[in-house]
Amino acid sequence: MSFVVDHLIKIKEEKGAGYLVLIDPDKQDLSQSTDFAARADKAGVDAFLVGSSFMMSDQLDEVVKTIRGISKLPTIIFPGASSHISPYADAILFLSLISGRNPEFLIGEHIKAAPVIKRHGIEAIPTGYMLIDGGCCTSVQFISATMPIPRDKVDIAIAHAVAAELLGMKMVYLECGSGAKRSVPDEMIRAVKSHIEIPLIVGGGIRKPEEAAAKVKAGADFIVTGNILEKESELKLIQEFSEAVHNT
Ligand code: 1GP
Repeated sequence: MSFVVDHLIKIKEEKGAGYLVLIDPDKQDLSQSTDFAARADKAGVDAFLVGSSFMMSDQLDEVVKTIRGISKLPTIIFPGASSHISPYADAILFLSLISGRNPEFLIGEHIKAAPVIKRHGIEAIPTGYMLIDGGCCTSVQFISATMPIPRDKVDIAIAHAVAAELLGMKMVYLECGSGAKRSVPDEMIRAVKSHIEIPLIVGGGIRKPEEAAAKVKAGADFIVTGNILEKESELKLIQEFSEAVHNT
């Protein structure tokens, strides 16, 4: 069962690249999520990621249900921990933090989540999640207690991504962390992409549509933005991001 992965791959083939927006239930309440989802749907976004490092709000189910009530686009959980599961989601990124050496985030959280995911019949998308230095200590770095891959260590990034592919993962996610000062270097994206066949997601610290376009040009198959669109004043950028990702 891989409806969502197949759908994402189709988007990549048809549009050249896909644009995913992150909704963090800790930062966007239900009414903000409602407005945001409607706007994203209209702007031509390809899927919703829903997740948070903490999930203090206890609103995961409600946010997922709200999005699904508004949009037919896939709603995918982007979990920070094994408890971040919603039976209402279409899929979950089954992330293994392969850039780190913390067993909890390599396999520990997974064995806690797996029976629940299976019971609810949620599509799991095995994803090699790689933290790249974004110029500051982000929540994912702090919470996972892992060291990010240095920005200039392209060979290390390639080796990790290839290992993810050989391990049978369906996607690789190059992540600088939400709110990172700097996004994943284009050079690293280019190098990693030239060594793998599986789709490449890039996110963390992307603040401008032209920055997103440059990452697509470098080889990103999917671009994720979160923070930048949480500000009401910047929400208008969603259309520009969508066009930049799709028209590069
Ligand atoms: C974080 O890649 C996502 O996991 C999005 O990052 O919030 O910095 O856009 P931003």
